[in-house]
Amino acid sequence: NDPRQFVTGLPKAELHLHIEGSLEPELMFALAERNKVAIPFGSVEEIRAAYSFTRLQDFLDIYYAGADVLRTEEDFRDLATAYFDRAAADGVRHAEIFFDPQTHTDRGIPFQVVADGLLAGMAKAEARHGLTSQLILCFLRHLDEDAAFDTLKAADPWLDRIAGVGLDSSEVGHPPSKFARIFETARGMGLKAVAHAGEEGPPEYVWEALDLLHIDRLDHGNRALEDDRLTTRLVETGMTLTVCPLSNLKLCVIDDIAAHPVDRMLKAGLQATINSDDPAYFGGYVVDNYLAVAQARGLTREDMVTLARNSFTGSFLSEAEIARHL
Ligand code: ES4
Ligand code: ZN
Repeated sequence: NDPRQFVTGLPKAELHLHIEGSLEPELMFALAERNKVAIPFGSVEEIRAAYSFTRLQDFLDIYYAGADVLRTEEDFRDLATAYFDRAAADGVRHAEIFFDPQTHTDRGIPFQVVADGLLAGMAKAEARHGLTSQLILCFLRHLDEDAAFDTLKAADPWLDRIAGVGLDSSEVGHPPSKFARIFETARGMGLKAVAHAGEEGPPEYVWEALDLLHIDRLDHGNRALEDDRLTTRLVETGMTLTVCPLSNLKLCVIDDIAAHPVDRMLKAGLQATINSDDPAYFGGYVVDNYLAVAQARGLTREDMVTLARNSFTGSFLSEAEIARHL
């Protein structure tokens, strides 16, 4: 009758996870030493103490700085392996993970190093845990569309191993409309499309993600609830929302976990899922995220079963693969 045991035992997919955001302070410290990279922290404790944010940009500044310790294929493989081992222990059976190639290519790390390292970690997770995974290439929205096109070009040899494209980083001031052409190109190549929208940005950005980017899945989407017509559109189209409760709390998207809207989303008929976003920075993996909202919002076991089921129905797995998990 232990809630943690119950949630852990539910087969789950994780659909909103930035692999660079799974870099735990211990591994950051170890990679800094291994690669002789100077970091502005003297200890693991000092790193953790720096993780106090009042908005998305505070976090992003420290997240991009932390990623500087990632240099070699082995680093990316070790990063992915650490995440998958932890996710498997949480009962995650499938993960569709984001990576931010521009964060690395802009530092002179070749796309090949990033992609092959992550793919090696993914293969290892499937062999070790039976945990399957897919890659979603995210464009950094604070950079321009030309840079996104350069990234898609660099990814060309790997596109058979990339499920889709996403849009992340600083939301306000960088609306989805800025990326309409790159998303059209990517979708034309057979890639799925997702985008962060309505995390800090207004409902208008969610409309743009739907109407201009033609997304298959909405990342966050919290602020869609401010617009009834938009909520109806999301319900009627069966759009999956990848919701991240501890992220919302740490980035002050909500003032208190008790104010989290996940149960209102379910009651409205939205296909909400629970995810960890950047677990090394936000204080918990996927089970911690389920438990935080379950306790704060009084979710029933039926609600938790629904959330876990939504994670498979909202995934990019085939109907047959989804059926195998349910
Ligand atoms: C992110 Cl929480 C969040 N929002 C936007 N972009 C991101 N990149 C990594 N985590
Ligand atoms: Zn995110």
